[in-house]
Amino acid sequence: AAVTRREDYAPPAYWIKTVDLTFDLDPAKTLVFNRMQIERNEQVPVQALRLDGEDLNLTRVLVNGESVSFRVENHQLVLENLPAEPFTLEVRTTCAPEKNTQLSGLYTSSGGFFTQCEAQGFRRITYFLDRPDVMAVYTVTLKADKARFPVLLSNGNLIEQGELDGGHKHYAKWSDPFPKPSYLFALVAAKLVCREQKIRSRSGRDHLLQVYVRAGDLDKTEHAMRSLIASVAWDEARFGLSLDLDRFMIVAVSDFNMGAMENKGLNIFNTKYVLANPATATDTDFFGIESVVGHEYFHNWTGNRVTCRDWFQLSLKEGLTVFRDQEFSQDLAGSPSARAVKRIDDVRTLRQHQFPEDAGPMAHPVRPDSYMAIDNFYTATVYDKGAEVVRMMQTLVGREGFARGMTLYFERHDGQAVTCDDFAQAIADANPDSALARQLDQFKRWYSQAGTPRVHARGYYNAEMRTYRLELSQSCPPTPGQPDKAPFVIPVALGLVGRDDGRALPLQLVGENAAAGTERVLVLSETTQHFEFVGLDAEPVPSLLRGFSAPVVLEDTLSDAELLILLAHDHDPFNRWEAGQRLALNRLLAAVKGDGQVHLDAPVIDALRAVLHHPTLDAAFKELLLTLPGESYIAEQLEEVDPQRIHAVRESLRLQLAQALHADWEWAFDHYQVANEGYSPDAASAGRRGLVNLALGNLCLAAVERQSPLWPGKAYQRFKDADNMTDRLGALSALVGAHSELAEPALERFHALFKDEALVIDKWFALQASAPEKDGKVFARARQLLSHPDFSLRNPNRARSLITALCFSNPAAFHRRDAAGYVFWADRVLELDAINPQLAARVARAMDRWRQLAEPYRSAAREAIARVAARAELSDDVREIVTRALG
Ligand code: DPP
Ligand code: ZN
Repeated sequence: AAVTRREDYAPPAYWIKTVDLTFDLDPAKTLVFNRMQIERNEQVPVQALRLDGEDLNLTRVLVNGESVSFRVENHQLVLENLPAEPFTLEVRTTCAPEKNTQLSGLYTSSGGFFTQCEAQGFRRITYFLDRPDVMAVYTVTLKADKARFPVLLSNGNLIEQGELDGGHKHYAKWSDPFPKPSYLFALVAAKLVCREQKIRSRSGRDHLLQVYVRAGDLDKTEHAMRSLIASVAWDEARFGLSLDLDRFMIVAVSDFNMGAMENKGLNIFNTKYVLANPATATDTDFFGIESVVGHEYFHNWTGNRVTCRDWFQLSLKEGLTVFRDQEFSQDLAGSPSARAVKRIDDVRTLRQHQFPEDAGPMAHPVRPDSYMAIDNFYTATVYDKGAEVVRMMQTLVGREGFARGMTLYFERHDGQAVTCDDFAQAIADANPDSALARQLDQFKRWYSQAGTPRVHARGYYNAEMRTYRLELSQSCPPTPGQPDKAPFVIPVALGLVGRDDGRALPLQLVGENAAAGTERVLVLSETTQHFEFVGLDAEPVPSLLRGFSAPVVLEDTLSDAELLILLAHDHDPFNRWEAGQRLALNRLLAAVKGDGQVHLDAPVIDALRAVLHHPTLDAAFKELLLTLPGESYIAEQLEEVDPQRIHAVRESLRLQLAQALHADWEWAFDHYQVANEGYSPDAASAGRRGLVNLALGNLCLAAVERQSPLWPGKAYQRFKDADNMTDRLGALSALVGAHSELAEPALERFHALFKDEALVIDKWFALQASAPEKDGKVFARARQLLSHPDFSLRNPNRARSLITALCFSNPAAFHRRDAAGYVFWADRVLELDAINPQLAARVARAMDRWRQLAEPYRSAAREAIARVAARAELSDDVREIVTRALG
C-alpha cells in the first residue's frame, strides 16, 4: 500500500466551485447524479483531472454536456484535454448502500440511509476531488420511497420538497450556502421523529434546533437538546462565535464508527452520544453526551468555517475542538473543584491512551508526517495531546490573550483551509509580548516531535540564604523515525507549600522586588534551567506542574512524607489528587518489582480516611482520589510488564483499601446518598452517586472475602430497586467486581429488563468482559459471549462492548500464559477486517505495547501479530498497524 507524506503536499490542479447532487435512493442500488462546476487552478501547471472514487459503478461522464474519453485507474477517474475555461462535469454512478459494511460513504442502518464522509468516505459516494482544501457550494436533491424514508435531510436549508410517482416517492432539495470540503457532506433518509426547539441567539437571530431519532427514542433526547442549547450560548459568550445557520440538526444512528460527525448543519451521531434518560443512561453517559454535542457543535467554527488544508493538519481542528469541549464542560461544571474533577478526568484519559501511544510503535507527532490509512490517525495524540498543546498556548498567553488570538485566527482564515502553523501564528501575533511569541518556533516542536517529554525536578534549600533553588531539566525518549529530540517549551505551573502548616508560600524569584502571588508559571525551554526563590524561612514542598500544565512525565524526588503534605494541603486540587495516586503507585510498583507483597501502611490509610471524611472536598473528587491507578497505567511505569503480577498486586491493595476503611466506607455509603427527589445528572449529584457506588464496591469486596452476605444482599436489593441506571449499574458492578454469587442472577435480570435497549445491552457485555479476572473465568465468559444471540461484529458499539472491554480494559483477562487472549484478538481482527477495516484497525492496536511484555507473553504476542500480518488480503488500515507493531 502507498504511503502519503506531508512534505508531498501540492495544491489541487482544479477547483470544484459548485456541486449539484441528485440521489435516487435505493438500498440495493442508489443512483448518484453529480454535476460539478470546475475550473483550473491557475497557480498550477496544466495537468489531468484525477477524481477519487471507490466501490462505484460508473455509468456516464459528460463535459459541458458532451461525451468525452476518460479512464479509471487506481481508484481515480482520469480526464485529459479539458477546456481551459470553467466547465461542467457530469458524472453518474451507482452504489450499493446495503452492502456497505464499512460504514464509510453511504450506508444503511436499521432500514435508513446515512453517510459518513470523514476522512475519505465521499469518494465512496461519487467521483470527486476528495481532499479538504477543495471547498464547494452544494445543492442536494434526495428522492426516495415516501413510506419507508419519510425524512429526507442534507446540509444547509431545505429549499423545495414534493411528491413524485403519484405520491409513492417524494423528494427534498437542500442547499448549503457555505463552501465546504467533501468530508462535511451528509445525507439522511429514514423513518425518524424529532425533538425541536427554537432559540434566539445573543445577536437576535432565530434558529431551529432539531434532534432526530427513531420513534421509540424521543424520550431520550432532552439532554442532548439541552447540551446543544448550552453549546450555542457558550461559544457566543466565551469566544464570540455565533451559530451561522437557520437550522441545526443532530441525527442519531446506531451503526457508526466514531462518536459523532460535525457535517455542516447536519451532525450525525452515534446513538451512544445522543440517547439518555435516567433509566437507561449513567451519569458518565450524560457527561459524554454533553461533551460530544459540544464538540461537534464547536467544530462549526473550528473545523468547518476554518478547515484543514490536508489531513496531516487534523489536529488543527481536533486538538482545538477537544480543548474547546473540555473548557465548555469545565465552565458548565462551575465550582473550582468541579472544574478540577473534569481536568483530572481528562488527564487520566491522556495518560491512559496517549502516553502509551507515544511510547509505542504508533508514536507520531501531533501533526503526523506520513500515513498509509488516514483513518488510523484519529488518535489520542492528534486529539488529546493536540488539546494539551492548545491548552499550553492558553497558559502562555493567558485566557484573554487566547481569546484575542482566536479572534485574529478567524479574521485571517474564515472560509479557508489552513495549517497548524497558521493557528499558532495567529495566537502568537495577537500576543506579541508573550512567551509564546518570543519562542514560537521552538514551541511548535510540540507539533513536530513525538514522544512524551520527561521533566526532572530537584530542589535545594539554603537555610542561611533563605533561598530555594529549583533545577528543572527535560529530555524526551526516541520514537520511531525520531532518535533525537530538541528541547520543548514547557510551561510549569507551580506553588510552594509550607512543610509544617501547609500554607501557600509567596513566590519571589531572585532579582524581583516582590512576590508574584502564590502560584506562577515558569517556562522551561532549555535542557536545564534554575529558578531561585527567595525569602523562605524553611524548606518548602514544591507543588509542580499544577493543573497538569504540560503533557509530560514529571520526575521529582518527593518523599512519601512530602506527598502526604501535598495530599493534605495542596491548594491545587490536581496535585492533591496526584499526590494520593503517587502514594498508591509507589506501593504498587515496589510490590510488583519486589516480592509481590503490597502493604497499605497506617500513614496512607489515615490520609485516605481523612480525604473521605473531609468536610469541604467534593464527592467526585474524593471518588477520584480513592480510586487506585489502573493496571495499564501501572504497566506504563515499568520496563518489563507481567500483567498477571500487576493484577494480583493491585487486587490485593484494592482489598486492603476496602478492609482498612470498612467503617468509613459504610459511613460514606449512608452519608452521600442522593435525596430521593428524582434523578438529575448535575455534577454534584453525580459525584455523590459515584462515591456511593465506590463505597458499595468496596463493601461488597470486603464482605465476599469474609463470606458475609450482608453487603452483597444490600447491593442486590439496590440493584433491583434503583430508579436510575447509575445506581443500578453501580450495584451490579459491585457484585460483579467482588465475584459475589449474586452477580449471576443480577446479570440475568439486567439482561431481561433491558433486552430491547441496545445501548444498555452494550453495557451488559462490557461489564462482563471488563470484570476483574479470577482464575480465567472472565476470559472464558467473554469468549462465550461471542456466540450470544445479541452479539454482532457488524454493529461497532456492540463489537467494541465485548472486544475493547476485554483486549484494552482488562489486561489480566487478555494476557494469558496460554496465549488464548492473543488468539481471540487475531481472530477478531481478521473477521472484522473483512467487514469494517477502520474498526478492525482500532482493535488491532490492543497489541501496541507487546514489546514491553515479559515472557512468555511477549513471544506469543509477536506470533499472533505475525499471523495477522501474514494474511494476504489485509486492508491498508490493519496492514499499517501490524507492520508498525512488528517494525
Ligand atoms: N467526528 C469526529 C470528531 O468530531 C471526526 N471529526 O472528532
Ligand atoms: Zn472532532
